[in-house]
Amino acid sequence: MKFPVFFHPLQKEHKPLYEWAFGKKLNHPETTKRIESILAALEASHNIFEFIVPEAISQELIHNVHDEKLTQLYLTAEEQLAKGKTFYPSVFPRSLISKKPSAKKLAHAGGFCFDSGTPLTSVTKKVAEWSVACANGAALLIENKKSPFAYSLCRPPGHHASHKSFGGYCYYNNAAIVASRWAGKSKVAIVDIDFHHGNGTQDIFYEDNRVLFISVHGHPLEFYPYFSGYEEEEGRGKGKGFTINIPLSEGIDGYEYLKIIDTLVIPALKKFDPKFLILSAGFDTYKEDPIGRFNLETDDFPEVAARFANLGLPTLILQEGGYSVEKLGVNVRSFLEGFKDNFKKIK
Ligand code: OKP
Ligand code: ZN
Repeated sequence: MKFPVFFHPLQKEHKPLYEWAFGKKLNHPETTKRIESILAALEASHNIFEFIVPEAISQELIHNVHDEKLTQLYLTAEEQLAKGKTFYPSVFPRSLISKKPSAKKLAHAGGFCFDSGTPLTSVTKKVAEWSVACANGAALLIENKKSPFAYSLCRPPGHHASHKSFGGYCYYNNAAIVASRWAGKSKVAIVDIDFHHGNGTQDIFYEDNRVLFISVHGHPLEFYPYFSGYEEEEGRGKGKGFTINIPLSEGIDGYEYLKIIDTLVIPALKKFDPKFLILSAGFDTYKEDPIGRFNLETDDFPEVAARFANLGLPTLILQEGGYSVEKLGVNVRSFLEGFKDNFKKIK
């Protein structure tokens, strides 16, 4: 059986041009070159990978997780922004007595957003929906037992998007939308191995004991998203103990990283004993990544993947970050091949 890969060509229409960071206008790292790199690497191994175009999803699926106002705002952007025009929110309300933002006013977008790197355009709604559709298509294949695992080439990524806010290049939380549906029936674990803490996913399941969320990331004292991902965040109410944050200092290499996976992540997963596994797979942990600051090499990715494959769980692998456009495709392919080679059967 080939490795199913979900991708929709309309995801290529998403073209954030720049981001504002530290008072500077920077070229946006989340470019279409990223998917081109991944597609080229996987297409070169078309004997191993099978490409599948997902079907459209319902709005209802999104609104299991996200506030309808978020969708309404994306619709406002679709209706009000000329083709190619971007809107960057620049006022972010903090006061508890502030007026509720209107999802019909672009100038209010800051009320639904937490950073200045995530523009709205006339295609935001459409591309974010196709990204969710990829995740959902892959999830359906897995739950219908057509394949024990699948990879979804999600773009835009999702793990920073929360119930009613977007940011961190993310608009809808692809992982959370699948997890929330699966959690209705079975226990689900999400492991976030992107360099950045998955604050959106954490928020969404913070009080939920049906979804275990584990994130391994660059320490938020130093790295985006700065305001979450600390070790003491461990869930609330009945969700207490079902969020695990493992912040790491910069520069760690594959050997140290794998030790963390082996001694902390895998034992926690085994203890929780989920029926489904979702990997929020970012590749900005790579040593040459322009944003991430870990030191993983290409050969480390199949090793990381093997640890998860050995669990023998139905597994959905979702693309999150990874910005070394030169090596991103090869790193993704190495990870997926490592996963496939080590997956025996569902336990
Ligand atoms: C998205 B994902 C760096 C500014 C940081 C935000 C980073 C979002 C990462 N020049 N901008 O988790 O890969
Ligand atoms: Zn990242």
